[in-house]
Amino acid sequence: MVNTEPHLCFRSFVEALKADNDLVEINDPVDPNLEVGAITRLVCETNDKAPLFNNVIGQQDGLFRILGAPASLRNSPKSRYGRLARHLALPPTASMKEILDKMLSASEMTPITPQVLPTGPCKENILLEDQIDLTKLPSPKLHQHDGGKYIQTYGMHIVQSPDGTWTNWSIARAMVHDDKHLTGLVIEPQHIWQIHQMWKKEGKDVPWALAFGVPPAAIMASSMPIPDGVSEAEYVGAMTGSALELVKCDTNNLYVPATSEIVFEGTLSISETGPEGPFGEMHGYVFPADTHQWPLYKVNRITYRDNAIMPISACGRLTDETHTMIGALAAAEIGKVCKLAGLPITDAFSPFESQVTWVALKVDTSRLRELKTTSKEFSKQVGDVVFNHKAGYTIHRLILCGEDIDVYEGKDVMWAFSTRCRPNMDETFFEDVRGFPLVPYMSHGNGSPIQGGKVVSDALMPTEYTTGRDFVAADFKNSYPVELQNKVLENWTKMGFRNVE
Ligand code: 4VP
Repeated sequence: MVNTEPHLCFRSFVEALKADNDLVEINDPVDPNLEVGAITRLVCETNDKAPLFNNVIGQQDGLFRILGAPASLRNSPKSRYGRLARHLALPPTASMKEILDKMLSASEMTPITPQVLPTGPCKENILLEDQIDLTKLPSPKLHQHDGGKYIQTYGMHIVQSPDGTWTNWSIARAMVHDDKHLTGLVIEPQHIWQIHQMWKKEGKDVPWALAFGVPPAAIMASSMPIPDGVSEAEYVGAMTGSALELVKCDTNNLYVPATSEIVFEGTLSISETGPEGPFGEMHGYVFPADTHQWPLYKVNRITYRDNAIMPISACGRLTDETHTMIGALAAAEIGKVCKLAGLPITDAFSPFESQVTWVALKVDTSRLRELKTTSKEFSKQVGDVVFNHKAGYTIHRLILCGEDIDVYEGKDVMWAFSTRCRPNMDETFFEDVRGFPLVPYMSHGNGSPIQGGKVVSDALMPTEYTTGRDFVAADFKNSYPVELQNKVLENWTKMGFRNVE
């Protein structure tokens, strides 16, 4: 008997969304060529319910239905992060802080080794090598300028270091190359790149599996830049308090979650490449001429559940999984790295309004004052820590904020940045650090696509370094006595105003 709690079993997760009234089941035929993408994209841009495409044109022998927007936002402010919360067995009203604290909790726990089962639902159906034709699957073309059918946007790559001590689970995009191959980004400094390098040194292709529709808690960890050498399976075990249930691949010695919807088994080549891209990406752009060579993945076997569901992310402009997961989880890890370096940082979040290129850091200014430091010195120290760490790879601006700023609220961060950080004087630039080439101003702007272009913007006021805050916000919460605020709130709807959510 496998564990079927929603955070540990994708099929139950879909049922949980349905029970939450957060699912639209579409039973009419929908074309994987752009139509699935168009519907999912509009869902993301309007925070609508997750679409479950039960009747994908071209589906055959149970391959496959599609779930879009698996970790995008809900419309109601109270349960905005409900879909993410359901990935982690948290109540749907969980705050972003609660979600990120849950994701970080495992970093201080003893890892829990997965449990190997003899078999599981992912083995219900099988395609042998000569039965596999990836070009015949109803893989979605997600944006009209994409260079291929991006079958892999929300699946979990599984690779292991040659010595077997580190099994890495991660998400990295991949498209169909031909009947037996995918091609996709294997980009420095990501862990899949690091392990690819290790196998290259050995002169052997990388044994590989790609599992789609994995336990939601596992896909969250796969999106988080946890430390080098830490196996996500054990991290997720610790986080959820239970050993993850895995089954062995048929054709190699890797293990996949027993309840996975679909599993590809094969190898990641150390020598063969194929043209990959362009792809409508997380920053909200596609550059139609952007095709590059990336390694080929060879698929030797496919196993899958009955009536399998393929999850997809139709990423682009706000708000989708590349923001709620890549941005938010990098911020959480950056916050942890700052704390471990002894910096007085209490919270970290990547404002969606920055298209997740910024991270706002909340500074404990009492501790800051004890340090008797200066803006320049502190900014340099924070930038050195974050921008020289893998967790800071995707982030190009850090904004230092005081305690009055809720870093999980983009509006607050924008207010602090716009009014407290004087351009140039309060900014410290970093050119000698790794840059994130996916940001349009990096790969398609001026300067090196892979180095520099980073800044610490200090939105702390000078008094926050010395005597403490000498200003008060001119807003409802801070400009009126509490008794008056309560009186106004009590009479609010009676006076004829709308409910304040
Ligand atoms: C977090 C890195 C990252 C790399 C490639 C990509 O397509 C999205 C994110």
